[in-house]
Amino acid sequence: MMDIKGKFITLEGGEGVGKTTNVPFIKNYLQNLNIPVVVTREPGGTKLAEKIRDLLLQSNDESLTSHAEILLMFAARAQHLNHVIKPALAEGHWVLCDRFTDATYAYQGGGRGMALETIGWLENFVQGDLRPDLTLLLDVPVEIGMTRAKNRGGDLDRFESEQLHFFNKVRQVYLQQAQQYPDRIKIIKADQPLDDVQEAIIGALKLLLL
Ligand code: Z5A
Repeated sequence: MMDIKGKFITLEGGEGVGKTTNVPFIKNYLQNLNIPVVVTREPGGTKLAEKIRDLLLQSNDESLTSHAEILLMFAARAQHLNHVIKPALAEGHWVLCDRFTDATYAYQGGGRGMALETIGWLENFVQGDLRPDLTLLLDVPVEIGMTRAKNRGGDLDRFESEQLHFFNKVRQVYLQQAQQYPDRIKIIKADQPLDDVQEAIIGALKLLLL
């Protein structure tokens, strides 16, 4: 049994909520407290898992079935957990991960309609009892997130090309998860000025530092 010493923090939320914007802020905040931090992301985080990410995000001539999609998410996660997350935690590092399994519940469960029990089974199979210590769920109304993401420019990937009702279901399941796990998942109201978002993030991080 692995001896976990570090803390595992995940950042979640729909499209354009500000996860990428806030990763360096959280990293700096923790490092200023002399906490060693490993920053990573899902899908991805290892060489092989990043290749799986490309398969998942790129559009292809051959459509990806929802079964293949969820299995690829967990295949990438298994690599990431065993090669990056667990070793870092065992060494006493804190791990800050941009998306993790709550995204699977939200996107594959909410968005694609996969049974949440199936996701729970895969979660236990791949992760055992490992769960994040803290999940920051950045929440904004879907229209705002989609507008922010569009204004950022660039090509849309397979997920970003989905429509409003898909992202509404994603948000709904995220909020459901937060209701189910209120001790772990902290909702951060992210449709406010960045300074206020970051103040709320610090408030949630302090709970881990007690
Ligand atoms: N996915 C999945 O389906 N299942 C899974 O299990 C996992 C993932 C793990 C890739 O994720 C896709 O994988 C994702 C779900 C799926 N697809 N989607 N959609 P990703 O994290 O790499 O990509 P993303 O979700 O598309 O992230 P994003 O669009 O880059 O959003 P973000 O990182 O949360 O937002 P941002 O880039 O930080 O901010 C967006 C813009 O808003 C930017 O111009 C900022 O400057 C601006 N911004 C940020 N904060 C503010 C505030 N407070 N006010 C005003 N403007 C702001």
